[in-house]
Amino acid sequence: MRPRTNDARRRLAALTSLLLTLPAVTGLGCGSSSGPSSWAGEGRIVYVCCGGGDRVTTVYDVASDTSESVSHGGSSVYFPAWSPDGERIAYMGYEGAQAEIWVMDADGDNVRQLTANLGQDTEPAWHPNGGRIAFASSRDGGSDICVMDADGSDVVNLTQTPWYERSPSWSPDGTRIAYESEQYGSREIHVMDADGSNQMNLSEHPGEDIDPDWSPDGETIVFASDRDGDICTYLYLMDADGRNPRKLTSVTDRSEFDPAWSPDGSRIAHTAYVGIDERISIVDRDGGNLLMLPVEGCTYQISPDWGRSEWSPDGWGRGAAPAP
Ligand SMILES: [Ca+2]
Ligand SMILES: [Ca+2]
Ligand SMILES: [Ca+2]
Repeated sequence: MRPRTNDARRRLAALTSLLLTLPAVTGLGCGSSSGPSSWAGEGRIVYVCCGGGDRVTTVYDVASDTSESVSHGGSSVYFPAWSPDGERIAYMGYEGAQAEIWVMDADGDNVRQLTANLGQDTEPAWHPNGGRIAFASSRDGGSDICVMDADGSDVVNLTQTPWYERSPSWSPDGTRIAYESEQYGSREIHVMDADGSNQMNLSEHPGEDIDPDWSPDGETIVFASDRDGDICTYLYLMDADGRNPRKLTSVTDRSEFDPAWSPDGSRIAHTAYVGIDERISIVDRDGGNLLMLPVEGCTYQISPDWGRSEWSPDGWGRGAAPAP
């Protein structure tokens, strides 16, 4: 039996949106937008491509407009996340019925299992220095935010609470973690210090606020919310202290989840529920230039994470340098 992952939740939410949309005139519900399939840009977007019953980790190089499948074997890849140096990808995969955190090289080789326990371990997020990985885990009951060394050792539960916490995202200086919490009923974007102290509710809204991602300059957090009150979920920005929440896009015919900043902070990749399936989409941080990735044979595409291009002796090809 599968855990109640964000992925499952999103697909359920998306399906609910679709069912609610069906009686509507085409184009009025969640899902009819489209856009150009290529553009100039920076870095690499890793996402899960689902097709033919398999889930395959796919890396899309933005500048060259080319994609490559990197998973070896297995059909249970969820939540891929770039290491800060772009050399590895952490992800959630199944070991029997148990969700575990795994890591592989960026080309799909050298697969290693980092967690092994009866709890569901999911949603890995690398510390900016690459030495630690935060993740959501049910190993102590419920769902908490844990951190471990990048080799799977030294696991610490930061939020051993009776309510759910999920979706960790590090601040770019590595001192804090934004995450999703159900402490106050509706889901909220919370933040805490890296040792679990000073937990604070940033979003404070009766709507469902989910999927935080911290901007590379540390000043802004993007998240998804249904606070508009219609049937769709949209992306919002807020200052890193929770002030000044504002809707990112003005599009009204799609649901948006899973935001991930580009390395230079200029754009945001996300999963968009359009038509009858999810597609990876990109939007400028001011809400402009909404685009979609090529379909690449995927029945649906989910869980984008945007990393830098490959390192060379001349330095990083595109995007910012890794955090110290
Ligand atoms: Ca586990
Ligand atoms: Ca908890
Ligand atoms: Ca809320």
